[in-house]
Amino acid sequence: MAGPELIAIGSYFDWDIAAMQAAYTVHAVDSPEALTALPEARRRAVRAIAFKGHAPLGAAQMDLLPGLGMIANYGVGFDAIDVAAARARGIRVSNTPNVLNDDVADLAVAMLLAQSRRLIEGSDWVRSGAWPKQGELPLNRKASGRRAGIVGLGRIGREIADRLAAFKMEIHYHSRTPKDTPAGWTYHADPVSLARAVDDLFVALVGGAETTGYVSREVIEALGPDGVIVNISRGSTIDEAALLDALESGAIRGAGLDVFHNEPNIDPRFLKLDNVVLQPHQGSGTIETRKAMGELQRANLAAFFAEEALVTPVT
Ligand code: 8YV
Repeated sequence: MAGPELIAIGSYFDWDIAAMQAAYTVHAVDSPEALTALPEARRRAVRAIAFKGHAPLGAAQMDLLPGLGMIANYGVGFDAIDVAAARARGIRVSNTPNVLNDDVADLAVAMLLAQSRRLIEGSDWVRSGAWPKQGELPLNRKASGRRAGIVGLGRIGREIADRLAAFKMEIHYHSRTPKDTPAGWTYHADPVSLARAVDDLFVALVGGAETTGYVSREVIEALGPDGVIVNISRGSTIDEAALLDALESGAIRGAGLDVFHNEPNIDPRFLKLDNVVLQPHQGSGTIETRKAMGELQRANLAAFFAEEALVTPVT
């Protein structure tokens, strides 16, 4: 290994580690807390972090690395990084937007279809031998042609909406300000009015303090008993206790969830529900996209070390 000192935090694929090792002297650690165990001389030599995962990376960890100038996040969401603390220390931060939009939007639609058409139960029906014994799968629900609401019409929200429009769904959305959209899409200035107007609600907000609990009990209840909630953003964006109450009581019909509070140790109440499609935070989890995310992370690192403009800067 040669080249500038880099700490790789998180669990990387071999192809990422090999590519990082080709350019840097890499020290791999599992989590931000593990930085304390590195020898002081090594900590002092480090100029950049390649960061992956969702464990908090804050001021205390940054202060362990006095030469740190850059945190390159693997992921579009950077809510685990204390960006204000980084900014205060002159540390640059980058993320990996856009390359994952298609996959995350695909999973959002897949979860709606799986929930409505009961794909998981249908598969079990075949595998368990229930089909020849019990006949047809109990009827499920139509997905096309319903009214869809997108909370957060950013890059991923827009990709979800474009897909749902092809499913003949009426598109409504809520974001801070109205966006330039195709004719016929309806803007709602608040999330409760959005939830009241639609059948299915897709949460595509950025994570972080500003959006914690944004999909509140009131929003969930406004969706009503035929409503389905799909969340591909962060568990924190939804009042999870309210969501569980609504799923248990039938205040909404169902949900498709890729993200949760306290991942991966999710609330066991979810496991008892048969109206929820549960996924292990795998929105961007294809070989193609994860390779692209690694490449973009490294392109940002290379720009930092070359003293050029970052490719996809956060700060
Ligand atoms: C994760 C994500 O980065 O991009 C994001 O914001 O949540 C994911 O793509 C991925 O799970 C690696 O931690």
